[in-house]
Amino acid sequence: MLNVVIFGKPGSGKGTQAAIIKDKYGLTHISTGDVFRKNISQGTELGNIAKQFMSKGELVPDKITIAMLESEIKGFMPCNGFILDGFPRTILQAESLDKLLVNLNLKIDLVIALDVPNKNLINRLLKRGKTSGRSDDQSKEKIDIRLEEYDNKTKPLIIFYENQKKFYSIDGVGSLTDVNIRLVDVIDSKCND
Ligand code: B4P
Repeated sequence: MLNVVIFGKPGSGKGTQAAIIKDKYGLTHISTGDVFRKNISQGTELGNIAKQFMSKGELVPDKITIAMLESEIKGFMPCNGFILDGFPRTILQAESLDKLLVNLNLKIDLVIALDVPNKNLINRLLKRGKTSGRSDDQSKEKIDIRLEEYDNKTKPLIIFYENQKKFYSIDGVGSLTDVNIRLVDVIDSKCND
């Protein structure tokens, strides 16, 4: 079983790359952003709460996000392994994930960050905003808030996972194929250790 976290700033390509590699390794892809967006489009109670935070570029509160992730993981068991995209995004989420996985006799094997400069991220997200209809992609101000949320709440996870000796970073700039090759190289080299 292989459990991988795809990590990075907003717009770094986590969802894009996770969707490509899930088939290669037969993994179950869980994107917390996608689950929230599905709930928003269905008008569920969870969606209505998530919308208040996502539309401002803020993270959804930990309690709600952790409960949702737990139910997603349990709902997909048994499986070959997970690719987690957009989770964890805070230290509390990472600690809760470790506890959940221990209870299920599982663990995170690798955390791979896609490293992309802010200038590229802002361009990518504003470009996507023209067609996605996503409220959080609509202005530079909102994207700046998302980048601040990353610096304040998500960046500390780098040290958290470095301490666990699970953290790897790759260059996230280049074609989808180029980034994918770098990602697969890390996964294959670690799987064959
Ligand atoms: P997410 O849905 O996770 O999305 P993201 O950070 O915006 O983007 P991602 O890195 O997946 O980039 P993508 O592949 O789409 O989060 C949205 C919001 O949900 C958060 O702000 C938060 O409010 C909430 N949320 C989610 N998880 C949460 C959690 N755990 N806790 C609390 N709140 C949570 O790529 C972006 C664009 O770049 C696309 O248009 C893509 O086509 C393009 N692109 C990708 N790779 C490229 C490349 N190599 N070159 C050029 N363009 C590229």
